[in-house]
This record gives sequence, C-alpha cells and structure tokens, in this order.
Amino acid sequence: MLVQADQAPAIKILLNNWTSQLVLSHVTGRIFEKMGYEVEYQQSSVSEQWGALSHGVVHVQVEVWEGTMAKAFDRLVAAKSIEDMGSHQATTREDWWYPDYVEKLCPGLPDWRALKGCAHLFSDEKSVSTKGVYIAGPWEKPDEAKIRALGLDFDVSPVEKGDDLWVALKKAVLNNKPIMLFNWSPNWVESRFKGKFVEFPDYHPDCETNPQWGVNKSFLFDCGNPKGGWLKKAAWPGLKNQWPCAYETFKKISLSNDHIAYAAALVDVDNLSYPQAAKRWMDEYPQVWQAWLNSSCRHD
Ligand code: TMO
Repeated sequence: MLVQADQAPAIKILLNNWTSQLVLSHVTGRIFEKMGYEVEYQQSSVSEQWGALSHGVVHVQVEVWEGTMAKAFDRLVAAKSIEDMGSHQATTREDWWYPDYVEKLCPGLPDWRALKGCAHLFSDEKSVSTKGVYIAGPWEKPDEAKIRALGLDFDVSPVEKGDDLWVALKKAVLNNKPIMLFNWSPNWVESRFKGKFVEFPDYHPDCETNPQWGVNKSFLFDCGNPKGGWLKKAAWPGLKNQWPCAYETFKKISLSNDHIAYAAALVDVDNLSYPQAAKRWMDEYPQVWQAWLNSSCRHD
C-alpha cells in the first residue's frame, strides 16, 4: 500500500535552548521541506536529547558542542545509539568570560590566577557572602569541580534559560559592574561586547580522568575547556534507512564560525523570530546551503 504524502512521517528536528541552534534547526527544516519532506520541530534539553535521539523520538540535532556535550556524545556514538553526522567547519570555545572593563579592576586577567585575588569583586551585592558569583548556563558543566580544583573563591549560579545570561550581561555592562559568566564562541556577543575568556590551564583529556594531572594533584578538572573545540551534528541511527536523501544532505551541512555568529545575531541583536532568521540566513548564504543539496538524490 502506498503511503500518502500527507501521512508520511515527518522528520523531527531537535530544538535546544540557545539561539544559533534554534535558527540553524529552522534552516535545516526549510532545506528538508525544499526537498519535499515534512518536518516537525521538537523542543528538548541537552540532557534529554540523547534519549530522544537514540529512540527516534527526534531525528536530527544540528549543533553538538564539544565543551558541553563531548562525553555523552562519544559514549552514545560508541554504543551506536546515535550516529555521528560529521563536524562543522567551525571551531568552538565555551568557558568563563568577562567584559574587558573587568580587567582594570582585576589586573592579571585573563590568566585565571588573577581570580585568586579578586573573586570578591564578583560577589552578589544583595548577599552577605563575599564569594564571587559565576553565572553559569543551564547546561551541565563541572564548574563546581573546577572551582574546587583550582582553589577559587566562587559560587556557581546557573540561569534557567540561555537568554538570561544576556540579561545579566547587558545589565552589568550598563552599570560598569564586574561580571563573570558562561559564554561561547561563535556567538553574537563577540560582535557587540569586547571581552575575553578566562585562560585556565589548557585542556587535556587527562584533566578529567587523572587527578595527578595538572596544578592540583588530588582533584580532577583543574583545566579549562578545549579552545579549538569541535562542533558536530548527530542523528537517530535509523535516519539513513528511513530518509536516505535527508541523511545525505544532513551529513553535508557544515557551518563556519561566521555562519553561526550571523544566525545568532539575527535574533539576539536584530530581534527576528527563529523562523524569520532562518529565512534571512538562507537569503544571505544561498551558495552555502544549495551546495548541501544532492542533485542525484531527490525526495518526491
Ligand atoms: C552549548 N552552548 C553553545 C550553549 O554552549
């Protein structure tokens, strides 16, 4: 029996909670639609996405970042629960970040050792504690362990949604107040605010597995995140058989740092909606996405 086009199952695209991922998911969706597929979008957190991808509840995830997701990703790829759909051109970094004016108040930055002397600058004015506050993203990262291993006088205060980081950043910049927060690159922030990542001891895989490694001989995580980190795509392992043309195209998708920063800025600076931003992005980079279409493989 023929499956009616309108009954064919849709390709489900996973939406996370930071801007470039949301815009580029809509770009991917529009490309699949141009190929004749039906597309649905499904919201998921980073921690829940692995189960969703493994079980085919969602089918593609367009941004898997090394600094926040490498461990789960590598484990599930090795177990063949998800498929590694290749790396983007972009290299990534995710770590503690501050606006440049903070350097005047805490000389020695971006070297992490400077924080030993000025953690109190980052304390919460409304609290009796003089400990610095590090504003973390809503993604799980071993920041408590890093603080302990490096002997820093900081508490971690995670925001609920990624966008709350920018609310805190804009407020601090407006008032010229010290702030230390999670940020990443490529992102729109670097196009609007001068600032730097803290230079922690260089990342090495042993930092996460061997306590003897690094400046602290008893604890793990005495290092920063990778600096030239990878950015990958992931898929449900059934994608290849169920939608071979979409599989081929998804494999080809490769974004540069500029492509990603531009996608984020369309929303976070120019205030477009995610679907509007996706359309604008495709108008800006026609040769880029057209090269991902496979002329010998058309879905009708
Ligand atoms: C995964 N992220 C880009 C938010 O760090």
